[in-house]
Amino acid sequence: MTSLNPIEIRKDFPILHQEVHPGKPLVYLDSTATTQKPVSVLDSMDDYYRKSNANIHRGVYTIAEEATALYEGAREKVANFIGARKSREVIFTRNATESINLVAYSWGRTNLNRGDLVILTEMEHHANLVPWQMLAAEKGLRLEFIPVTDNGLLDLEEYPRLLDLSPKLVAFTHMSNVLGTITPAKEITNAAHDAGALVLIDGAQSVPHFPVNIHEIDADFLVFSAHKMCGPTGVGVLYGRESILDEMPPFQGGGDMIKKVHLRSFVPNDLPHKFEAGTPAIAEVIGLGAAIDYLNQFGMDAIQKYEHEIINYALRKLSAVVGVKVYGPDAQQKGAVASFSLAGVHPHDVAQILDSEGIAVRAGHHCAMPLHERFLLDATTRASFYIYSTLDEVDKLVEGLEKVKKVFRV
Ligand code: C6P
Repeated sequence: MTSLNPIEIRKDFPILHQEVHPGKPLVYLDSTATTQKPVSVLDSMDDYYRKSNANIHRGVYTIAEEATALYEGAREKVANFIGARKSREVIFTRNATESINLVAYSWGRTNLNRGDLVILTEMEHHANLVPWQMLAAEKGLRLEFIPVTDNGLLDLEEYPRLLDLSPKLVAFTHMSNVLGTITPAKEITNAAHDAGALVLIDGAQSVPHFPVNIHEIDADFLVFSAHKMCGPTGVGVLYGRESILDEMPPFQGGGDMIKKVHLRSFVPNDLPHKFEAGTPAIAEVIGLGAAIDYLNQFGMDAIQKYEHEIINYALRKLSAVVGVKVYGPDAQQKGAVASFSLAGVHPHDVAQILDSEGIAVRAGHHCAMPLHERFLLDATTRASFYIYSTLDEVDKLVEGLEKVKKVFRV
Protein backbone atom coordinates (compact mmCIF):
# COMPACT_ATOMS: atom_id res chain seq x y z
CA MET A 1 0.00 0.00 0.00
CA THR A 2 1.43 3.43 -0.97
CA SER A 3 0.49 6.66 0.76
CA LEU A 4 -1.74 8.97 -1.13
CA ASN A 5 -0.22 11.86 -3.04
CA PRO A 6 -2.84 13.79 -5.04
CA ILE A 7 -0.23 15.59 -7.15
CA GLU A 8 1.11 12.23 -8.37
CA ILE A 9 -2.41 10.81 -8.67
CA ARG A 10 -3.49 13.67 -10.93
CA LYS A 11 -0.98 12.49 -13.54
CA ASP A 12 -3.17 9.41 -14.03
CA PHE A 13 -6.22 11.51 -14.99
CA PRO A 14 -5.91 13.04 -18.49
CA ILE A 15 -9.10 15.11 -18.12
CA LEU A 16 -7.63 17.12 -15.25
CA HIS A 17 -4.91 18.60 -17.46
CA GLN A 18 -7.00 21.00 -19.49
CA GLU A 19 -8.16 24.58 -19.41
CA VAL A 20 -11.93 24.95 -19.58
CA HIS A 21 -11.60 28.65 -20.44
CA PRO A 22 -8.44 30.47 -21.54
CA GLY A 23 -6.12 30.57 -18.53
CA LYS A 24 -8.63 28.68 -16.35
CA PRO A 25 -7.60 25.09 -15.64
CA LEU A 26 -10.34 22.65 -14.73
CA VAL A 27 -10.97 22.51 -10.99
CA TYR A 28 -13.23 19.49 -10.78
CA LEU A 29 -15.25 19.55 -7.57
CA ASP A 30 -18.16 17.32 -8.56
CA SER A 31 -16.89 13.83 -7.76
CA THR A 32 -20.04 13.01 -5.82
CA ALA A 33 -21.91 13.19 -9.14
CA THR A 34 -19.28 11.15 -10.95
CA THR A 35 -15.55 10.68 -10.52
CA GLN A 36 -12.94 11.10 -13.21
CA LYS A 37 -11.32 8.04 -14.78
CA PRO A 38 -7.63 7.12 -14.67
CA VAL A 39 -5.70 5.96 -17.74
CA SER A 40 -5.60 2.36 -16.48
CA VAL A 41 -9.41 2.21 -16.53
CA LEU A 42 -9.62 3.80 -19.99
CA ASP A 43 -6.92 1.41 -21.27
CA SER A 44 -8.64 -1.67 -19.85
CA MET A 45 -11.76 -0.93 -21.86
CA ASP A 46 -9.81 0.06 -24.97
CA ASP A 47 -7.77 -3.17 -24.73
CA TYR A 48 -10.90 -5.26 -24.46
CA TYR A 49 -12.35 -3.70 -27.61
CA ARG A 50 -9.04 -3.91 -29.48
CA LYS A 51 -8.03 -7.43 -28.43
CA SER A 52 -10.83 -9.49 -26.90
CA ASN A 53 -14.16 -8.05 -28.07
CA ALA A 54 -16.65 -10.92 -28.12
CA ASN A 55 -19.87 -11.73 -26.32
CA ILE A 56 -19.54 -13.55 -23.00
CA HIS A 57 -20.84 -16.89 -21.67
CA ARG A 58 -21.56 -18.05 -25.24
CA GLY A 59 -18.57 -18.61 -27.54
CA VAL A 60 -16.06 -21.45 -27.23
CA TYR A 61 -13.49 -19.61 -29.31
CA THR A 62 -10.43 -18.00 -27.77
CA ILE A 63 -11.38 -14.32 -27.62
CA ALA A 64 -14.88 -15.16 -26.32
CA GLU A 65 -13.26 -17.12 -23.52
CA GLU A 66 -10.90 -14.22 -22.86
CA ALA A 67 -13.84 -11.80 -22.69
CA THR A 68 -15.72 -14.09 -20.30
CA ALA A 69 -12.65 -14.46 -18.09
CA LEU A 70 -12.17 -10.68 -17.96
CA TYR A 71 -15.85 -10.10 -17.13
CA GLU A 72 -16.01 -12.81 -14.44
CA GLY A 73 -12.60 -11.72 -13.15
CA ALA A 74 -14.09 -8.29 -12.49
CA ARG A 75 -16.89 -9.93 -10.49
CA GLU A 76 -14.25 -11.61 -8.31
CA LYS A 77 -12.55 -8.25 -7.77
CA VAL A 78 -15.83 -6.64 -6.70
CA ALA A 79 -16.58 -9.51 -4.34
CA ASN A 80 -13.13 -9.20 -2.73
CA PHE A 81 -13.40 -5.42 -2.55
CA ILE A 82 -16.53 -5.55 -0.38
CA GLY A 83 -15.61 -8.78 1.41
CA ALA A 84 -18.38 -10.90 -0.15
CA ARG A 85 -17.72 -14.60 0.43
CA LYS A 86 -18.95 -15.66 -2.99
CA SER A 87 -18.84 -13.86 -6.31
CA ARG A 88 -22.30 -15.28 -7.14
CA GLU A 89 -23.61 -12.73 -4.60
CA VAL A 90 -22.44 -9.91 -6.90
CA ILE A 91 -24.91 -8.91 -9.62
CA PHE A 92 -24.00 -6.40 -12.31
CA THR A 93 -26.67 -3.83 -13.12
CA ARG A 94 -26.63 -0.47 -14.92
CA ASN A 95 -26.12 1.63 -11.79
CA ALA A 96 -27.03 1.89 -8.10
CA THR A 97 -30.49 3.08 -9.11
CA GLU A 98 -31.17 -0.05 -11.13
CA SER A 99 -29.85 -2.20 -8.26
CA ILE A 100 -32.44 -0.72 -5.89
CA ASN A 101 -35.18 -1.08 -8.50
CA LEU A 102 -34.18 -4.72 -8.92
CA VAL A 103 -34.62 -5.35 -5.19
CA ALA A 104 -37.93 -3.45 -5.07
CA TYR A 105 -39.28 -5.25 -8.13
CA SER A 106 -38.06 -8.76 -7.42
CA TRP A 107 -37.78 -9.09 -3.63
CA GLY A 108 -40.31 -6.37 -2.80
CA ARG A 109 -43.10 -7.51 -5.11
CA THR A 110 -42.73 -11.08 -3.89
CA ASN A 111 -42.35 -10.50 -0.18
CA LEU A 112 -44.22 -7.30 0.68
CA ASN A 113 -47.96 -7.11 1.03
CA ARG A 114 -50.67 -4.58 1.89
CA GLY A 115 -49.92 -2.81 5.15
CA ASP A 116 -46.27 -3.94 5.33
CA LEU A 117 -43.84 -1.29 6.50
CA VAL A 118 -40.64 -0.11 4.83
CA ILE A 119 -38.41 2.27 6.81
CA LEU A 120 -36.35 4.81 4.88
CA THR A 121 -34.69 8.03 6.00
CA GLU A 122 -35.24 11.69 5.24
CA MET A 123 -31.77 11.94 3.73
CA GLU A 124 -32.24 9.45 0.88
CA HIS A 125 -31.33 10.08 -2.71
CA HIS A 126 -34.40 9.77 -4.97
CA ALA A 127 -32.99 6.39 -6.07
CA ASN A 128 -33.79 5.01 -2.62
CA LEU A 129 -37.17 6.75 -2.33
CA VAL A 130 -39.02 6.55 -5.61
CA PRO A 131 -38.77 2.76 -6.20
CA TRP A 132 -40.31 2.24 -2.74
CA GLN A 133 -42.96 4.88 -3.36
CA MET A 134 -43.89 3.11 -6.61
CA LEU A 135 -44.08 -0.24 -4.84
CA ALA A 136 -46.05 1.29 -1.97
CA ALA A 137 -48.60 2.66 -4.44
CA GLU A 138 -48.90 -0.73 -6.17
CA LYS A 139 -49.06 -2.93 -3.07
CA GLY A 140 -50.48 -0.64 -0.38
CA LEU A 141 -47.30 -0.52 1.71
CA ARG A 142 -46.56 1.92 4.51
CA LEU A 143 -43.42 4.06 4.37
CA GLU A 144 -41.90 5.66 7.46
CA PHE A 145 -38.77 7.79 7.68
CA ILE A 146 -35.98 8.15 10.21
CA PRO A 147 -35.86 11.94 10.66
CA VAL A 148 -32.77 14.09 10.18
CA THR A 149 -31.59 16.36 13.02
CA ASP A 150 -30.76 20.04 12.53
CA ASN A 151 -27.07 19.23 12.31
CA GLY A 152 -27.65 16.68 9.57
CA LEU A 153 -27.48 13.38 11.46
CA LEU A 154 -30.05 10.60 11.51
CA ASP A 155 -32.26 10.99 14.58
CA LEU A 156 -31.67 7.54 16.04
CA GLU A 157 -33.84 8.28 19.07
CA GLU A 158 -36.82 7.97 16.73
CA TYR A 159 -35.60 4.73 15.18
CA PRO A 160 -36.65 2.29 17.98
CA ARG A 161 -40.17 3.71 17.84
CA LEU A 162 -40.29 2.89 14.11
CA LEU A 163 -38.82 -0.57 14.69
CA ASP A 164 -41.65 -1.26 17.17
CA LEU A 165 -43.99 -1.09 14.14
CA SER A 166 -42.43 -4.34 12.80
CA PRO A 167 -40.92 -3.24 9.48
CA LYS A 168 -40.13 -5.75 6.75
CA LEU A 169 -37.27 -3.70 5.31
CA VAL A 170 -34.98 -0.88 6.43
CA ALA A 171 -33.28 0.85 3.47
CA PHE A 172 -30.88 3.72 4.10
CA THR A 173 -27.90 5.57 2.70
CA HIS A 174 -24.44 4.86 4.10
CA MET A 175 -23.37 8.40 3.24
CA SER A 176 -25.54 11.34 2.22
CA ASN A 177 -24.69 12.80 -1.19
CA VAL A 178 -25.76 16.24 0.09
CA LEU A 179 -24.71 16.51 3.74
CA GLY A 180 -21.88 14.00 3.53
CA THR A 181 -23.20 12.42 6.73
CA ILE A 182 -21.81 8.94 7.32
CA THR A 183 -24.56 6.89 8.93
CA PRO A 184 -23.90 4.25 11.63
CA ALA A 185 -24.62 1.36 9.28
CA LYS A 186 -23.83 -1.49 11.62
CA GLU A 187 -25.93 -0.10 14.47
CA ILE A 188 -28.93 0.53 12.18
CA THR A 189 -28.58 -2.88 10.56
CA ASN A 190 -28.26 -4.83 13.82
CA ALA A 191 -31.35 -3.14 15.26
CA ALA A 192 -33.30 -3.81 12.04
CA HIS A 193 -32.35 -7.49 12.12
CA ASP A 194 -33.34 -7.72 15.79
CA ALA A 195 -36.74 -6.36 14.75
CA GLY A 196 -37.02 -9.01 12.00
CA ALA A 197 -36.44 -6.71 9.02
CA LEU A 198 -34.06 -7.08 6.10
CA VAL A 199 -31.63 -4.27 5.33
CA LEU A 200 -30.64 -2.55 2.10
CA ILE A 201 -27.72 -0.14 2.23
CA ASP A 202 -27.24 2.47 -0.46
CA GLY A 203 -23.46 2.47 -0.73
CA ALA A 204 -23.25 4.78 -3.76
CA GLN A 205 -21.26 7.31 -1.70
CA SER A 206 -19.61 4.99 0.82
CA VAL A 207 -18.04 2.17 -1.20
CA PRO A 208 -15.95 4.64 -3.30
CA HIS A 209 -14.71 6.58 -0.29
CA PHE A 210 -13.99 4.32 2.68
CA PRO A 211 -13.60 0.63 3.47
CA VAL A 212 -16.95 -1.15 3.35
CA ASN A 213 -17.00 -4.79 4.37
CA ILE A 214 -20.34 -6.46 3.82
CA HIS A 215 -19.83 -8.92 6.65
CA GLU A 216 -18.93 -6.23 9.12
CA ILE A 217 -22.01 -4.14 8.33
CA ASP A 218 -24.03 -7.34 7.80
CA ALA A 219 -26.51 -5.85 5.30
CA ASP A 220 -28.69 -8.12 3.18
CA PHE A 221 -28.33 -5.90 0.13
CA LEU A 222 -25.67 -3.33 -0.78
CA VAL A 223 -25.78 -1.21 -3.94
CA PHE A 224 -23.28 1.09 -5.64
CA SER A 225 -22.19 2.50 -9.02
CA ALA A 226 -18.87 2.06 -10.84
CA HIS A 227 -18.81 5.62 -12.15
CA LYS A 228 -18.47 7.09 -8.65
CA MET A 229 -15.29 5.08 -7.95
CA CYS A 230 -13.07 5.83 -10.95
CA GLY A 231 -14.95 3.33 -13.13
CA PRO A 232 -17.08 3.94 -16.20
CA THR A 233 -20.76 4.81 -16.43
CA GLY A 234 -23.25 2.07 -17.33
CA VAL A 235 -22.40 -0.46 -14.64
CA GLY A 236 -23.64 -0.80 -11.08
CA VAL A 237 -23.49 -3.49 -8.44
CA LEU A 238 -26.06 -5.25 -6.36
CA TYR A 239 -24.61 -7.39 -3.59
CA GLY A 240 -27.25 -9.69 -2.10
CA ARG A 241 -27.07 -12.37 0.55
CA GLU A 242 -26.98 -15.66 -1.36
CA SER A 243 -29.90 -17.29 0.47
CA ILE A 244 -32.12 -14.29 -0.31
CA LEU A 245 -31.06 -13.89 -3.95
CA ASP A 246 -31.64 -17.60 -4.49
CA GLU A 247 -35.29 -17.21 -3.51
CA MET A 248 -35.92 -14.07 -5.56
CA PRO A 249 -37.57 -14.28 -8.99
CA PRO A 250 -35.75 -12.81 -12.01
CA PHE A 251 -35.99 -9.07 -12.64
CA GLN A 252 -35.84 -9.06 -16.45
CA GLY A 253 -36.30 -11.91 -18.91
CA GLY A 254 -34.13 -12.75 -21.93
CA GLY A 255 -30.85 -14.35 -22.85
CA ASP A 256 -28.29 -15.49 -20.26
CA MET A 257 -30.75 -15.41 -17.33
CA ILE A 258 -32.23 -18.82 -18.27
CA LYS A 259 -31.21 -22.45 -18.04
CA LYS A 260 -33.96 -23.73 -20.31
CA VAL A 261 -36.70 -22.14 -22.38
CA HIS A 262 -39.77 -23.86 -23.83
CA LEU A 263 -42.46 -22.14 -25.82
CA ARG A 264 -44.59 -21.50 -22.75
CA SER A 265 -42.15 -21.64 -19.86
CA PHE A 266 -38.58 -21.17 -18.75
CA VAL A 267 -36.22 -22.31 -16.01
CA PRO A 268 -34.15 -19.43 -14.57
CA ASN A 269 -30.38 -19.64 -14.48
CA ASP A 270 -28.35 -19.88 -11.28
CA LEU A 271 -26.85 -16.88 -9.52
CA PRO A 272 -25.55 -14.44 -10.56
CA HIS A 273 -26.74 -14.86 -14.16
CA LYS A 274 -30.41 -15.11 -13.14
CA PHE A 275 -30.36 -11.33 -12.69
CA GLU A 276 -28.27 -10.41 -15.73
CA ALA A 277 -30.57 -10.66 -18.76
CA GLY A 278 -29.16 -9.86 -22.18
CA THR A 279 -25.66 -8.79 -23.20
CA PRO A 280 -24.25 -6.78 -20.32
CA ALA A 281 -21.94 -3.76 -20.37
CA ILE A 282 -18.89 -6.01 -20.84
CA ALA A 283 -16.26 -3.33 -21.40
CA GLU A 284 -17.60 -1.28 -18.50
CA VAL A 285 -17.57 -4.21 -16.09
CA ILE A 286 -13.94 -4.81 -17.09
CA GLY A 287 -13.36 -1.09 -16.49
CA LEU A 288 -14.85 -1.44 -13.00
CA GLY A 289 -12.38 -4.26 -12.31
CA ALA A 290 -9.53 -1.94 -13.37
CA ALA A 291 -10.95 0.83 -11.15
CA ILE A 292 -10.88 -1.50 -8.16
CA ASP A 293 -7.25 -2.39 -8.94
CA TYR A 294 -6.52 1.33 -9.14
CA LEU A 295 -8.12 2.13 -5.75
CA ASN A 296 -6.58 -0.93 -4.11
CA GLN A 297 -3.05 0.27 -4.84
CA PHE A 298 -3.69 3.11 -2.36
CA GLY A 299 -5.99 1.19 -0.02
CA MET A 300 -9.38 2.45 1.12
CA ASP A 301 -8.01 3.41 4.56
CA ALA A 302 -5.55 5.82 2.95
CA ILE A 303 -8.29 7.21 0.70
CA GLN A 304 -10.55 7.82 3.68
CA LYS A 305 -7.71 9.47 5.60
CA TYR A 306 -6.90 11.84 2.74
CA GLU A 307 -10.55 12.74 2.16
CA HIS A 308 -10.89 13.50 5.85
CA GLU A 309 -7.96 15.89 5.60
CA ILE A 310 -9.42 17.68 2.60
CA ILE A 311 -12.96 18.05 4.01
CA ASN A 312 -11.53 19.32 7.28
CA TYR A 313 -9.63 21.98 5.36
CA ALA A 314 -12.59 22.79 3.10
CA LEU A 315 -15.01 23.21 6.01
CA ARG A 316 -12.56 25.49 7.79
CA LYS A 317 -12.01 27.63 4.68
CA LEU A 318 -15.65 27.77 3.62
CA SER A 319 -16.94 28.70 7.05
CA ALA A 320 -14.55 31.67 7.04
CA VAL A 321 -16.30 33.13 3.97
CA VAL A 322 -18.85 35.66 5.22
CA GLY A 323 -22.34 34.68 4.00
CA VAL A 324 -21.55 31.00 3.43
CA LYS A 325 -23.48 28.39 5.40
CA VAL A 326 -22.39 24.76 5.06
CA TYR A 327 -24.99 22.09 5.82
CA GLY A 328 -24.42 18.81 7.62
CA PRO A 329 -22.28 17.62 10.51
CA ASP A 330 -18.65 18.44 11.23
CA ALA A 331 -15.74 16.71 9.49
CA GLN A 332 -15.64 13.89 12.07
CA GLN A 333 -18.98 12.57 10.91
CA LYS A 334 -18.91 13.25 7.21
CA GLY A 335 -17.23 12.40 3.94
CA ALA A 336 -15.70 14.82 1.46
CA VAL A 337 -18.88 16.68 0.45
CA ALA A 338 -19.73 20.29 1.28
CA SER A 339 -23.18 21.58 0.31
CA PHE A 340 -23.64 25.23 1.11
CA SER A 341 -25.60 28.37 0.45
CA LEU A 342 -24.23 31.87 -0.09
CA ALA A 343 -26.59 34.50 1.31
CA GLY A 344 -28.24 36.59 -1.38
CA VAL A 345 -27.12 34.50 -4.38
CA HIS A 346 -28.99 31.60 -5.99
CA PRO A 347 -26.91 28.37 -6.11
CA HIS A 348 -27.22 28.24 -9.91
CA ASP A 349 -25.68 31.72 -10.16
CA VAL A 350 -22.91 30.66 -7.77
CA ALA A 351 -22.17 27.62 -9.95
CA GLN A 352 -22.21 29.65 -13.15
CA ILE A 353 -19.74 32.22 -11.93
CA LEU A 354 -17.52 29.48 -10.50
CA ASP A 355 -17.60 27.84 -13.92
CA SER A 356 -16.27 31.05 -15.47
CA GLU A 357 -13.25 30.44 -13.20
CA GLY A 358 -12.95 26.83 -14.39
CA ILE A 359 -14.47 25.45 -11.18
CA ALA A 360 -17.02 22.65 -11.63
CA VAL A 361 -19.54 22.31 -8.79
CA ARG A 362 -23.11 21.06 -8.77
CA ALA A 363 -26.06 23.33 -7.95
CA GLY A 364 -29.64 22.19 -7.33
CA HIS A 365 -31.35 19.62 -5.14
CA HIS A 366 -28.84 16.87 -5.97
CA CYS A 367 -31.68 14.34 -6.38
CA ALA A 368 -32.58 14.75 -2.71
CA MET A 369 -35.57 17.10 -2.75
CA PRO A 370 -37.11 15.87 0.54
CA LEU A 371 -33.82 16.50 2.34
CA HIS A 372 -33.68 20.05 0.95
CA GLU A 373 -37.30 20.54 2.05
CA ARG A 374 -36.29 19.38 5.52
CA PHE A 375 -33.86 22.32 5.67
CA LEU A 376 -36.37 24.67 3.98
CA LEU A 377 -34.14 24.96 0.92
CA ASP A 378 -34.84 24.77 -2.81
CA ALA A 379 -31.25 24.19 -3.74
CA THR A 380 -27.65 24.26 -2.55
CA THR A 381 -24.25 24.55 -4.18
CA ARG A 382 -22.17 21.41 -3.66
CA ALA A 383 -18.41 20.98 -3.79
CA SER A 384 -17.16 17.42 -3.50
CA PHE A 385 -13.70 15.92 -3.46
CA TYR A 386 -11.85 12.74 -4.32
CA ILE A 387 -8.33 11.33 -4.35
CA TYR A 388 -7.15 13.76 -7.05
CA SER A 389 -8.55 16.87 -5.34
CA THR A 390 -6.00 19.21 -3.76
CA LEU A 391 -6.01 21.76 -0.95
CA ASP A 392 -5.04 24.29 -3.59
CA GLU A 393 -8.34 23.59 -5.35
CA VAL A 394 -10.18 24.34 -2.12
CA ASP A 395 -8.39 27.72 -2.08
CA LYS A 396 -9.48 28.32 -5.68
CA LEU A 397 -13.08 27.57 -4.67
CA VAL A 398 -12.88 30.13 -1.89
CA GLU A 399 -11.35 32.73 -4.25
CA GLY A 400 -14.16 31.94 -6.71
CA LEU A 401 -16.75 32.57 -4.01
CA GLU A 402 -15.18 35.94 -3.27
CA LYS A 403 -15.62 36.77 -6.96
CA VAL A 404 -19.28 35.68 -6.79
CA LYS A 405 -19.78 38.01 -3.86
CA LYS A 406 -18.21 40.90 -5.76
CA VAL A 407 -20.37 40.32 -8.84
CA PHE A 408 -23.55 40.15 -6.75
CA ARG A 409 -22.42 42.83 -4.31
CA VAL A 410 -23.23 40.71 -1.28
N1 C6P B 1 -25.83 10.76 -6.85
C1 C6P B 1 -25.10 13.04 -7.17
O1 C6P B 1 -24.73 13.99 -7.87
P1 C6P B 1 -26.67 6.31 -9.96
O2 C6P B 1 -27.20 7.54 -10.64
O3 C6P B 1 -27.65 5.17 -10.06
O4 C6P B 1 -25.29 5.95 -10.35
O5 C6P B 1 -26.55 6.66 -8.41
C2 C6P B 1 -27.69 7.04 -7.71
C3 C6P B 1 -27.37 7.45 -6.32
C4 C6P B 1 -27.85 6.71 -5.27
N2 C6P B 1 -27.54 7.03 -4.00
C5 C6P B 1 -26.76 8.06 -3.70
C6 C6P B 1 -26.43 8.34 -2.27
C7 C6P B 1 -26.24 8.86 -4.72
O6 C6P B 1 -25.45 9.88 -4.41
C8 C6P B 1 -26.57 8.56 -6.06
C9 C6P B 1 -26.08 9.43 -7.18
C10 C6P B 1 -25.26 11.70 -7.81
O7 C6P B 1 -25.32 13.16 -5.97
C11 C6P B 1 -26.03 11.78 -9.09
S1 C6P B 1 -27.69 12.32 -8.86
